[in-house]
Amino acid sequence: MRSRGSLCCFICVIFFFLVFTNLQAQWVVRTIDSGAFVSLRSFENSMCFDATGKLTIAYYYSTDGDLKVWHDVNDNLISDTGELTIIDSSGNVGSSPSLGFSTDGYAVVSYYDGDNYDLKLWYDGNGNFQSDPGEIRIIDSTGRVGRYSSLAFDNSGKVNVSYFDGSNGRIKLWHDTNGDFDVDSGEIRIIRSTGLTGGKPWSNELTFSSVGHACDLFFVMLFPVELRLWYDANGNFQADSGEIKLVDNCLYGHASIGFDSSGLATVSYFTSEKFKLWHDANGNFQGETAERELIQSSSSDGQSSSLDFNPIDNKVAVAYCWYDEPKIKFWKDNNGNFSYNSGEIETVCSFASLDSVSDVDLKYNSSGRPFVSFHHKTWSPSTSYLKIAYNITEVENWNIY
Ligand SMILES: [Ca+2]
Ligand SMILES: [Ca+2]
Ligand SMILES: [Ca+2]
Ligand SMILES: [Ca+2]
Repeated sequence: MRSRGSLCCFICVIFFFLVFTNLQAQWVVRTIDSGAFVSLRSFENSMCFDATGKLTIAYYYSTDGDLKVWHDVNDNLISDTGELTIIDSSGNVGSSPSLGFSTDGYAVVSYYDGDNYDLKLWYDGNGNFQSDPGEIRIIDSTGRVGRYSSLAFDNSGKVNVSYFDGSNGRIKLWHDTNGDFDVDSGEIRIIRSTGLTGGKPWSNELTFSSVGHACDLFFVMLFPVELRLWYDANGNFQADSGEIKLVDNCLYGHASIGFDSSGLATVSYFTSEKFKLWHDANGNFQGETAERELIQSSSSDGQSSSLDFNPIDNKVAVAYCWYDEPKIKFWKDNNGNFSYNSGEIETVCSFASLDSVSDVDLKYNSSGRPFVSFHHKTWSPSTSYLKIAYNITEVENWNIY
């Protein structure tokens, strides 16, 4: 009897521990790197999991003007000695980074060369997460090109990068047709050639639909600003007549796109009404009034957002900056209706009132745990931090880190 009582007591303790940890302090925040603050466009970052599920972040180390990579070699979600690597330090390089992994598991990063105004690419051809001779290529150097780069792999494993052409106010696409991770004649296409002017906070995100067609979400700088979507309906990697459609009018900040389990486009963005979501319910890639939902209407909610789908329950989630406090917040559409319901938004972390947060990236790992990377700037001392936050409870089982 006594041992059964002890067992019951033990089970109760475990039960209350699990309930308690589920209700309290769900997000763990860690500093990955830090350096003297340079500008608000600091520590722009792009996060991915490598082929073995290890967290990897490419980021603009603005303090020294370098492209750096953190690869969590020992998979402990802590930035350890030897895990931070400078990839490119040739002048002021590394802003607008976008990271992906090739089908053979090697890191590939597109980024901007701010001294020469070029689009560059690092392809880690020997898979050692170090920059070796011949691994860095200039992809486009025609005028001022390469800002706001976004990298994605198509169904055949070829790398694609969309980016801004500041000299001509255009969106361009590099499609690596022959798969050599270098630019060849005819591989660069113009996606949108009119109506764009530079100099404002920009947004550009490239992804592929569930049937493998390119999809690029970008701003057109008119009044009001247009959030537009190029969907390559015929799959030829060219922008043909009728393939670019309007999602909604919007304000500045980062908009983000993903596809639900039925293959329907879903976009988070910021407007004069604040944080909105578009879910393309009829699948025509055109924004319609009934498809747009206001998620939050308070203050600066949603101005810089990143969207992803939980691979376990297929529900959409958005991480975003809340500038006024400042905070990182997280909305998870728990009931799957693509609109906001009470209790669906939580605070990931909050900071001192004079600090700022920016450049949020959200990614779920394969077991349904959300990770967020972001830039945190402290006022005194004036320091930039690359940080991650991850939810220690939101998984389908109770494997607590
Ligand atoms: Ca580590
Ligand atoms: Ca290498
Ligand atoms: Ca090529
Ligand atoms: Ca096309």
